[in-house]
Amino acid sequence: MNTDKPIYVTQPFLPPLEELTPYLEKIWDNKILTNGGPFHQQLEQALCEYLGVEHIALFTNGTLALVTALQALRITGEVITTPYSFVATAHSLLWNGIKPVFVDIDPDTLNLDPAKIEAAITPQTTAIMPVHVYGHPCDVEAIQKIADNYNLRVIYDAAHAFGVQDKNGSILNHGDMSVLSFHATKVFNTFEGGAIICPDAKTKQRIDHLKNFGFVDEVTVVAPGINGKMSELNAAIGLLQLKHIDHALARRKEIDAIYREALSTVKGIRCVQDAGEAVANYAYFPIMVETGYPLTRDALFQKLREHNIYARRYFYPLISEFSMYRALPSANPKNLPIATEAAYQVICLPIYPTLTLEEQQRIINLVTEV
Ligand code: T4K
Repeated sequence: MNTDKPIYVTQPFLPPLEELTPYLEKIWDNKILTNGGPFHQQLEQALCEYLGVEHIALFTNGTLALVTALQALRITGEVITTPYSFVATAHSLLWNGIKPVFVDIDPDTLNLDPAKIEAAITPQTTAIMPVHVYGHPCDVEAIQKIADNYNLRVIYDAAHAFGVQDKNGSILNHGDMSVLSFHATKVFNTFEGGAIICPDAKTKQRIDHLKNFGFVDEVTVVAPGINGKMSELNAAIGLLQLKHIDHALARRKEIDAIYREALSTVKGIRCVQDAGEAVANYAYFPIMVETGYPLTRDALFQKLREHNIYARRYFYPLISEFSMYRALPSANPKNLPIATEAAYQVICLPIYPTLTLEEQQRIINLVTEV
């Protein structure tokens, strides 16, 4: 039996416990636990400033934020999306009675390939839902051009893209809306949480109504809204995390650089491209196990497990392979050759701020010594 300490694909960053006490005392004092309390308001403000966005609406989790974003834009019919993501992306469409149409990905970025979008547009298409996979920016300009030509909405699943910027600033300012996840496994976490970023105050107001049962005031309900509100406890954790986020991102950057240096010369291992001119968040460290490497992807995955290293095969299986999507014509693997290949090659190696140099070396040795 291997007795090495387990290393998971990620570990949430948690500030010193005593730093949480003042926040708890405030909640206990004023007895506002949820429904848009003071910490909720403070966190919205602080995140707008930190991320460089105009309007943000906090949610209990990223999935409900995706579901609500589609509601807020009144999306119906068919939506073009990627099969290479976490299931929540496509599930948010099914929850709205929308038909997902899967389009293949770009082999370098692993994001939705804009060159393949037009062929999938039908008279029923109303929107595109791309994902900034691993926090790597989509080709937002090409996507917007298609959306403008065909009068489509764009909702970015930006669950991985906290803090990511392109040459124009926050990546979250593209499209009609962007959705973040603040789940425990994310770069910035509120235990569970999420948010919608939108461009104007009127849209934010509609989102705020939708996440609060549709209530406008005590006696007025304007829509069949959901309960998607973030609690004061989660918002307090977010405010506390924000104080440490720059340090956490800097540590991730160091770990990313060490992996790239150590693995760049390993035959058959390809590190997925780095941020280029973008400001990255180093949310994941995906490698592709290609022919030329002595082990298959699954054999390497298994070997790491035997040494108590719990890397993950994000995103295998493809969303399109799950039973509720398989029968869709666009889910046919022949329509998705790049995504299908990527799903069988990828392993995400552990990356998180408290991963030590020794632990990282253990992982690197296992990948390189074959
Ligand atoms: N869109 C995209 C593109 C997404 O990736 C996600 C979520 C969403 C939308 C939806 O957002 P949320 O509704 O979740 O806010 C995880 C997360 O549950 C999920 O949030 C995330 N994407 C997905 C990529 O990964 P699992 O099944 O891999 O999580 P789990 O529990 O196996 O955790 C992975 C590792 O993290 C564990 O081995 C140990 C560590 N861990 C995990 C938790 C929960 C901890 O150390 N502490 C923890 O509390 O799905």
